[in-house]
Amino acid sequence: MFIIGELINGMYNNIGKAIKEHDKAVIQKCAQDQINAGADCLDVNCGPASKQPVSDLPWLVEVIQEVTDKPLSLDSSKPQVIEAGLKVAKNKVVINSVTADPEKLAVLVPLAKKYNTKLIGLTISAKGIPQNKDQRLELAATIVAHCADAGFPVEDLYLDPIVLPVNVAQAQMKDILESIHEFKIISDPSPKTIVGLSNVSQGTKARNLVNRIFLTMAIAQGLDAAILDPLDNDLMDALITSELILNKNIYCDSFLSAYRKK
Ligand code: THG
Repeated sequence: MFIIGELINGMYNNIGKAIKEHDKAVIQKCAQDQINAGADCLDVNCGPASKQPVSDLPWLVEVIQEVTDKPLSLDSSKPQVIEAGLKVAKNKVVINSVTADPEKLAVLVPLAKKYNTKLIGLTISAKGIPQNKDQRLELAATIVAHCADAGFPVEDLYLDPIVLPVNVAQAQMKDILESIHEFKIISDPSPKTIVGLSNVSQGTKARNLVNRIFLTMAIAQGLDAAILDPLDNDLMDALITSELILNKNIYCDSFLSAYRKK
């Protein structure tokens, strides 16, 4: 599993404040804590309160690169913000994200090629969030076809079914989970799959439990990557154990600590 730490996001009060005050230490500690807990990559999102994301995102990228060379997931709905981040990125990059919107695909797929990045494709279009599995698959196919035509390697594309909170979209959870499996059989070579995990528990009272169970079920559908809170130890234990059950790592009595030492 490719684990992307979600905590460098201006949506969190401490990070939002650190971005505003250009407090490097808070950002760098958050980066290091997530990597020590097992993150392979760090999501970098200025959050909704940032007034100048075109300068805030590159600032975050430079500050994080002072303490790690792990890949960075540049998270913005605005292509010009992502491009500003790409210009200063020395580490590997995941572009988070493109949608099935032709205007977005036309800008972001060439950027992903030019900068040799991975690319997250959200199954959403200008018409909004899909309401069922067929709509998700249709949007996924649009994104895959565009990447293939543009010469972007489909193996570097991560399709995201868009996880919705279970308290508002309970009837969609099964379709979201099954989409993960079906995305993988759209083309050969297969695209990869990803979720933004914490969306599922927003507004619920048992957030960690809801996240943990959803992740386990998504892994059973073949999930390749997740944006999540790596500081949630029980969540990481569930992730490691799910992959053990799927025979992705070798059993030993101390499999949790053995995996963490890797
Ligand atoms: N897909 C992709 N990228 C994404 C998402 C996705 N990026 C953003 C988001 N979704 C994933 N990251 C988060 C980060 C935090 C939370 C949820 C998803 C979260 N935050 C608390 C809340 O809203 O309740 C904030 C709590 C606080 O303020 O302290 O839940 O789906 N590709």
